[in-house]
Amino acid sequence: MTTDTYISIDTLREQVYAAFAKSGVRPETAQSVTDVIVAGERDNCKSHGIYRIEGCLRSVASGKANPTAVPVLKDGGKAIIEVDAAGGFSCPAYDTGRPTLIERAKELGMASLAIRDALHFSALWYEVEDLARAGLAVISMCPSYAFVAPAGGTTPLFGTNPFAFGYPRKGTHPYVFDFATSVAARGDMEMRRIAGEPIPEGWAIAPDGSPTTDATEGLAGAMLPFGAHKGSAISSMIELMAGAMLGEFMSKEALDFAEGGPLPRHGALIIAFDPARFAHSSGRDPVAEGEVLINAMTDQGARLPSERRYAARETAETHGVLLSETEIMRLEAFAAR
Ligand code: NDP
Ligand code: PYC
Repeated sequence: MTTDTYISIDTLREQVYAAFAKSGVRPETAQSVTDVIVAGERDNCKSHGIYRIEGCLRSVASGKANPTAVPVLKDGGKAIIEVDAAGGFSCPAYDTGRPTLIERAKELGMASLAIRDALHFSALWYEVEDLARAGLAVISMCPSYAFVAPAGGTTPLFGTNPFAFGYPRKGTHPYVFDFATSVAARGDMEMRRIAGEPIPEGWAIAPDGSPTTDATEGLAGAMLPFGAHKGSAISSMIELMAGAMLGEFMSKEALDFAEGGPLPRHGALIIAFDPARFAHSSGRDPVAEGEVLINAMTDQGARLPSERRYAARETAETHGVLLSETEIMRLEAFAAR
């Protein structure tokens, strides 16, 4: 029998940072990646928390991730801001572009951040929540590896392509949702396989196209888009907007390029809006109007997206993060290497 133990967020941060610092990445990269992974674990987003360390370190060790990559900001003073991640992780690229994106969205009413040539492993809520806290409405998306068949097909073409949205609120956490456009994130399927658990029906099909509840078969076959043709359409939009439009890899190209690397290399697109600038001529307060909608949702018992995550954060900030014995041993081993 294994015991679960609470460890403090600070201890978790130190161990994750040590694991990355020892891998040979720049201190700034180790910090950015640590911030994202610790936030994922703190918010009980297990598929994008410490589970991701192994794949990231493997990417560095195999040379798939450029450990010395310095993200380069390309800013012509207009609405499109670019950061070339230079084959490094997307997290430091986001940190590099963030200040300019916020400043420009407030100056022009809207601005976008195009991240180029990045290894991407993270949940998108981290960025949209951060920007919504800065007073912006935000959408964010990226392709991934081609693991998902389009609705009506059986061959992997789309990534699990996450889509996230954030909207500012006064005096409380921003309104944020963030989901894979596949029924489940790849990370959740992988965690089921590792735990020897079946996957629910409808998540994936086997290599021969038949429905499966076997995680290994589903991972080898094709994952399915959420909401049939509707999720499939959103996923195609993400391929077009954050792949084709940016001139970066779409999910099929990312998979073909990677030769089995644990993390896909591609672009990402974040578009930020200043609600005050849009609502200006109406004389209405867009954040107060947002509260009307959000309260009407909760008044009828609806649970808000991110509510579970924010509750997990509160628990973690009080008691620490609950980890299994295996997770603690793996974490200590990564930090000691
Ligand atoms: P979930 O289906 O777990 O959750 C999707 C969203 O819906 C969350 O905002 C969640 O909030 C909310 N939600 C869940 N249940 C309810 C409910 N009953 N009522 C209202 N809202 C609800 O997420 P996915 O498994 O689809 O994705 C997990 C993560 O994987 C995402 O963070 C995504 O960014 C990441 N991902 C990253 C990829 C990449 O390429 N980098 C690829 C694919 C996925 P809450 O969190 O509070 O439960
Ligand atoms: O969970 O689908 C996923 C995923 C892909 C890349 C990062 N996370």
